[in-house]
Amino acid sequence: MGNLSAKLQDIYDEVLTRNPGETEFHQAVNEVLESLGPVVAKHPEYADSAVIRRLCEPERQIIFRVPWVDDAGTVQINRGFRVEFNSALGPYKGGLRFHPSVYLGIIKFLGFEQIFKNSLTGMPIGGGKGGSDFDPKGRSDGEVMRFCQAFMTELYRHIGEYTDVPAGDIGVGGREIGYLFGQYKRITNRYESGVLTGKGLTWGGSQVRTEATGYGTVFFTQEALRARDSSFDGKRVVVSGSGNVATYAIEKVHELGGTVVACSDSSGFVVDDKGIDLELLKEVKQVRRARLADYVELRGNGSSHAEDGRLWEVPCDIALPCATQNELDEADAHTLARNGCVVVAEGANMPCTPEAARALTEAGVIFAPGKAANAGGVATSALEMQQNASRDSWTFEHTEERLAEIMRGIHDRCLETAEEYGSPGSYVAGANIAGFTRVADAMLSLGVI
Ligand code: NDP
Ligand code: 2IT
Repeated sequence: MGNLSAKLQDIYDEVLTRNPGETEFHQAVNEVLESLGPVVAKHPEYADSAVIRRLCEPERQIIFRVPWVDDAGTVQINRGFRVEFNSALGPYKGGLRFHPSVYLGIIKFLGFEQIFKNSLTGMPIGGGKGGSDFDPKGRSDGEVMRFCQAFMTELYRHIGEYTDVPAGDIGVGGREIGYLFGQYKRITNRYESGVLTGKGLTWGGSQVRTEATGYGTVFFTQEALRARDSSFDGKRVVVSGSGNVATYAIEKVHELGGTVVACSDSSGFVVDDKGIDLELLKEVKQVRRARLADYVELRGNGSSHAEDGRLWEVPCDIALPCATQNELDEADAHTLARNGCVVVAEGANMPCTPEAARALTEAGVIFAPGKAANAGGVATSALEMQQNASRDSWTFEHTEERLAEIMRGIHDRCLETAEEYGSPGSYVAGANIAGFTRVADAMLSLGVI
């Protein structure tokens, strides 16, 4: 971990002591604190009212039992979480993750990141995150439905359009949001559209929300390239993952003239020099819910699948990690730089280790952190809330233009803030500081609560 001033080091030490074993949460806090030195030097009022220490302590943490019955009639027990981290700017907002690796430390890292990301969008949303250690892999549709119903049977009492508004994340997409919304509606007897985002288009969802995170990451990258008189045209791109974020990142890269030559899932990666066939990828991953290896079998054009080895060794101009945390390490960063990669933009949350982020920056690779580059998903969720509140629904074109405008705004705010605080060109400093100051100023206004 990098150097912190004495004051910030004390705060970090307190976080370590109060949250033992939560390594991803420690990492996320450290990454923000590393940027705040110049901010506390310029604004003693933040230290005086303990804004940073308050930010590191969630407002509320809910942990609950989720009992459900599988297809064989066996009772299964999972653990559910919702961490309501900060509501200074609006209702808690952030996704739900269903993955066997989920524990409190993962949900807290994601909730903490979400505070600054949401603040950076400029929209009225606080930060929160939730999920479960439930593993949807290999589960039938009926099992997923019963799990979602059991999960919402506890969660419903904690959420609401003015309180806390969950959405999707890893393992939670349109199908799961449907089952969750159905159970919320049944229990409360209210058609409260604004309680969840990522809904289907016929029952309160927004155009572009499905595509928004991947599209937004590519829009952000396009701005970074444009600022350097470059574009996606003719570029080789590697995208990790093949889920929601990865799929629509690939779609937008292709629309902008780049070629995505590789993508991955948790059991390996595919290299396809002619460009990933997106319709086939959607058929394999979204329709069949199958493994990526099937893509190669069905494609039959000389593409290949590897179970071992590193995706980041596939030479590229642009890398978009869109799978999960800490999936790109220092050695990968050196490989990318050596192979001539010019931009790494995080579609996932915290996919680059701190050592990787540092190595990329030192090698002169443009590095866009997730808080900025993947904020298009939650920003479009806020647009969904806006449409629900006004009982309106916008066209695809209008919503996509709003998303593009929001991503341009985030990009420019990062650069202006980085310049103002003495780190010109650093998207990391810009995103952390701009995200922090907006939420910190709101907290000062609201008093010690
Ligand atoms: P999905 O569940 O749709 O897809 C996740 C993809 O990543 C899958 O291809 C999955 O492989 C792979 N993956 C997940 N966990 C691991 C792991 N431990 N090791 C290797 N591969 C893994 O999730 P999303 O696309 O929604 O989310 C991807 C990332 O983007 C996450 O970091 C999420 O927090 C972040 N994000 C998501 C947003 C959204 O709107 N959905 C918004 C902003 C950020 P497999 O298919 O084998 O499981
Ligand atoms: O990490 C994220 O920003 C998300 N999973 C989306 C959150 C949301 O509320 O849309």
